[in-house]
Order: sequence, then structure tokens, then C-alpha cells
Amino acid sequence: MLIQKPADVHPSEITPPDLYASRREFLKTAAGLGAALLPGGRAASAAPDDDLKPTSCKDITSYNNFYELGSSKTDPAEYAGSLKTRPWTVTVEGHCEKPGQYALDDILAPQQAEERIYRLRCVEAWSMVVPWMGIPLAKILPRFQPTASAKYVEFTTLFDPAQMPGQKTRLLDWPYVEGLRMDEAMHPLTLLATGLYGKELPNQNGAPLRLVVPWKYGFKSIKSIVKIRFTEPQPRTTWAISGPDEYGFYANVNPAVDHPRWSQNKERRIGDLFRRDTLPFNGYADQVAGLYTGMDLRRNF
Ligand SMILES: Nc1nc2c(c(=O)[nH]1)N[C@H]1C(S)=C(S)[C@@H](COP(=O)(O)O)O[C@H]1N2
Ligand SMILES: [Mo]
Repeated sequence: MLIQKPADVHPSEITPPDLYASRREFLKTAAGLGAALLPGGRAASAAPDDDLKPTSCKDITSYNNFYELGSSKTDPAEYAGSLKTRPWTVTVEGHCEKPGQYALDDILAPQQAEERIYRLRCVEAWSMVVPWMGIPLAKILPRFQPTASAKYVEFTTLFDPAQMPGQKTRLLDWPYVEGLRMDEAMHPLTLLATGLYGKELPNQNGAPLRLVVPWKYGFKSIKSIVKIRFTEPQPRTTWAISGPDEYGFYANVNPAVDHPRWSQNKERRIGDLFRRDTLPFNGYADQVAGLYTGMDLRRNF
């Protein structure tokens, strides 16, 4: 992944007043969620007050990583129009009792999308706070009745070079594939996002359906998903294929483990001037560290 110059960052725009009110709601939701998940109701972390202040909608939708739509941060917004997100079908395969082709509405129904404010931390050491709309994956996967052999779940992005010009290049090994261990996929923080800032997901952010795993580097949050496959072996994921020493399967945000070419100790929040400390598990340690008890997270990076 290329590191971008500060000049590529758009100045933050002022939040319109109608969004300001819903922002307060988002904050309440996020705070409530965190508290609900903590044993003994402890405070989440010593993070600064503005730590979950949403990044401007303009920055979230114009500073993107979506290599299928080009490798610069502004390409995805520019080429988003060629992607057709309706009708949309998701194929469910592998170790489950209910494989098949599901229409998008069928995958989502009867669940109602909820608002969740999550930090997004890119391995390139920038970050954002996104008010997502989405449905916890844990409310969707059980419908397919995964069997005992389903140890992992693999996700695949649409492959269609006519709609996704980046796929005419060899930039990555297309289609983009990501995966989670079953317990990570079923964790209550893991979201299938369908929108942001209270609106339908813009194409550049991964419409119509993208994964959001807030304690992992952004590349785990795969966009425009067309396939969900339950597997026994650990899936081979796109960035791990492209650079096995740089992008591991686990990809947990870990300030103690440097990327081979730069430190992961600090990050620049898009819209901020100064860098801030990166938090272990991107600030979600209280909720997710238990998933990795007994694992060496320097080896399983
Ligand atoms: N299919 C697909 N999904 C993807 C990517 C990609 O290139 N292709 N980039 C990933 C990376 S590296 C990041 S940081 C996030 C960026 O999400 P955003 O553009 O919504 O901020 O998307 C992730 N999901
Ligand atoms: Mo990223």
C-alpha cells in the first residue's frame, strides 16, 4: 500500500446541523454498546474525549482504499459510478446446511440496520471515525447453519473488470478475498455495513455490503461482498498473498508490532494536524483481547 502525501487529504468540512443531532445519538449508541460489553461495567479506555468524533462525511467518502477502483485515495470516488450494486446476489458456500444464492434483501431481512460509530485504522497509519449503518454478522451467519467443520469464514469481492477498472491491472490477485476465524466473525462488534451517516453506503465505501471489523487494520474490512464461504482451513487472503511479511491473516491493530517499512505506533486521524498514539486493538481491547488469549500476537500478526 502506498503512503499518501498530506496534500491528498481534503480539509474537513463543517458538519451540517441535522447531522450534528444524529451524531449525538451515534455517540450515545457507541458508548452504550461499549459499556454493555465490558465485564463489571468498567470504562472502555483512557482515550481522549474527541476520540469517537466522526470524521466528516466528505472525507469518509472521498479518501478511500478500494483498489478495484484504482490505487490512489481519490480514485474510488471518481470511478464509483461504474459499479452497479442492484440487483445484487450473495453466494453462500462451504461447510453449512443452507448454501445457496441469496438476493441482497434476503441476506439482510428481517434485520434492521443499526448505527455504530467505529474507528477505522489503515495499516498505512491514518485513521477515521465512521458512523456506520449495519447489521452484526452474528445475526446473519447462523441462518446459513454453519457446521462443526466451519472454522473460518471467507469473503470475496465482486470480480467484474468492466465495472471495476482496477481489475484490469495486476495490482492485486483478484478477486479480493478476506477472512475471519469463526469466533471473530460472530463477535458482537463485527458488522456487515450497509450505510454510513444514516444514508445508503456509497459505492466507494463498498456498496452494497461490506465488512467492518473495528479492531483490525482496514484491509480486513472487505468491500462489495458477493460470496461468503465457510471453510475448515484458514483462508488465503489477498494482502497476505501480496505481501506475506507485511500483512498477516490476523491483522489486529497492534502498535507494538511495526510494519516492516514503518512504525504502527502512531496514526494521523484524517482531518487532524497532529498524530496520536495508536491504541491496542484500535481501542477495542476490553471487548476483543479475550479472543486471542494464549496466542503470540507478534507471530500471528
Ligand atoms: N474489495 C476491497 N475491499 C477493501 C479494500 C480494497 O482495496 N478492495 N481496501 C481495504 C483497505 S486497505 C481499507 S483501509 C479499507 C478502507 O475503507 P474506506 O475506503 O471505506 O475508508 O477498505 C478495505 N477493503
Ligand atoms: Mo488500509
